[in-house]
Amino acid sequence: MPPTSLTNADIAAVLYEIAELLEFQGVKFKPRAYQRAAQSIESLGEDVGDVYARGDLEEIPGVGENIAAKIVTLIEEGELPYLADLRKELPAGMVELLEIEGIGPKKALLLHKKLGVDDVDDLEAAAKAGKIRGLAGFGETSEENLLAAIQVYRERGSRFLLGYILPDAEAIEAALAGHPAVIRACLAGSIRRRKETIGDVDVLVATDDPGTVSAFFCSLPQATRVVMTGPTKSTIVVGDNLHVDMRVVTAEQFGAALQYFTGSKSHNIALRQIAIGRGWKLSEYGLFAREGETVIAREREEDIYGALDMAYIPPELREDRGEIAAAREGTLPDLIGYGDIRGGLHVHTTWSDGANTIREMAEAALACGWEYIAVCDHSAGLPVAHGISPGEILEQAKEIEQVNRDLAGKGITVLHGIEANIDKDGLPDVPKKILRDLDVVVASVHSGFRQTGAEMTERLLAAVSHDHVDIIGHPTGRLIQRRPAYRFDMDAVFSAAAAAHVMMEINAFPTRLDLSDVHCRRARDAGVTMAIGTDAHNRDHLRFMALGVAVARRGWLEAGDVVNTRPLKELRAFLEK
Ligand code: DGT
Ligand code: CA
Ligand code: CA
Ligand code: ZN
Repeated sequence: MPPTSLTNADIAAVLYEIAELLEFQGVKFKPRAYQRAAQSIESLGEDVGDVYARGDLEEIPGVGENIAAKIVTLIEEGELPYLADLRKELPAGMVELLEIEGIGPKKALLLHKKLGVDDVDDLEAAAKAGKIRGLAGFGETSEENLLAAIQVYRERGSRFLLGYILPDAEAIEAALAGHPAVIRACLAGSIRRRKETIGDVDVLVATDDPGTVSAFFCSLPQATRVVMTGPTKSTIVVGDNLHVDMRVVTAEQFGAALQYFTGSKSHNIALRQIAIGRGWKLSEYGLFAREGETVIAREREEDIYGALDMAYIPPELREDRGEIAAAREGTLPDLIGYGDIRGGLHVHTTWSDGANTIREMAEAALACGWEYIAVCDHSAGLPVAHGISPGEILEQAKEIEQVNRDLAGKGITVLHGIEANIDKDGLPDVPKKILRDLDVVVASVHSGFRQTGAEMTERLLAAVSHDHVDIIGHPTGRLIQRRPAYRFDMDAVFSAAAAAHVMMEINAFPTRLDLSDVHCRRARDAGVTMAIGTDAHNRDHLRFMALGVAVARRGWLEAGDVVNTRPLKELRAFLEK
């Protein structure tokens, strides 16, 4: 492994940006050279990291001594001072503009010259005023895309991705729970609700000895810094900038405090209104009669919901999206559980851009307690991901048979699938006669994101109606805090999918979580069955399944709504449709 694990696409993106910045400065010839190098790296049949390791970078077409040196720096240092310098030469504010998806130096310069756009606020105003559609290279659709991209940009930085911080948060919760002076410890706030992004981590502790517990918390190995510490609240920083708030309460008050600090704020406000309607008060100290100190409930969360005549509401549902009414009526869903998963339907291996072999992935799945995994490597249309050709798919089938023979009797079955690319007309880029013999076909959009909403809808409808497609992979294409979803008529695609028994994926990769919670619920209401895929690119990534289940729970799904809660036999029957 090279010192950093940049993908070919990452490296190509850097080279493209250099080309654009040089072009922006009016430099001749060099921009073309960087573009050519970027193009050949994009379509290279192997990892640039491997070529680097062999010392053969200059053998890549279009890569000369100068560009090779840049790539070496990038791989070894993870960043490129040359690029940072080029960015600095742009007018102030322009660098910020380049952070917006869809804006390169050329467009930034045009916006600057024609509309006086100097920063993101200017850009937003111009887009809202409809001034951009008249510029060459921008259409009316771009204004909507730009506004969506600006929103994504603004959300970036201040919040953390659930999947990246959950392991630390759970380790802190477990360390606290294991301390002898701690009576109870539990995560609270958005992380307990498993929201896709987290502002800060909240954890609640019950103890009779706050001093000892606070000192222990501040000395946790994860703490890089202590922000403040006191008898009822301490805050530490984990890593660069993640704040973890610990609140200390007594055991008798724990349920009320946990309910309060789990939120969401709007859920709490709605709950408090109901308490007030009954002549009670609800706070982090408990549920009380309005006059005097009479306690109605406080020790356990269940007591509070129970006293308000409603079913216990799981944390993932506490977003004030109808859960309170459903809890009062007794119509809450029987949510899918974290232990209900019997297999994973979307894993990559060394056959494409994964880091582990089929056998290693199968053994890791076995360790998760699963009955099956579907190997779904990329198809040939995606050269950046080392996609596999029809011939290689047939070779791979033999290896899968061999692994299944080797592991026979262990309780794990490897299914043979593919993650095919949906071409611009909605067709998978793998011949039908190959697809026909595969167990699972995931079809995903990996290119051509800039189609109009109508075109994208047609494309997805075509994919859904294809004979051999079983699952639409990461159906909206969004990358959290990076790239907005492509636009399409979601309801039309969902109802077509329901009718055709084609599933929508909940891609559990931390940067994707696609479908999202809200979209899951919409899909389920349309009658769609979901498939949770980890999109694992190595064996450790199988842990992402818990993130997918969290999304499903936040989307009100029951076990029956998710295909990979089924035993292998039922799964096969479902895939036969
Ligand atoms: P985050 O940290 O932005 O991802 O979101 P939360 O939900 O963790 O929010 P945070 O950390 O500010 O506060 C934790 C919980 O405390 C929140 O979910 C609900 C409760 N809370 C905070 N402020 C208020 C408030 O003003 N009223 C009510 N009812 N609850 C609050
Ligand atoms: Ca929080
Ligand atoms: Ca907090
Ligand atoms: Zn994909």
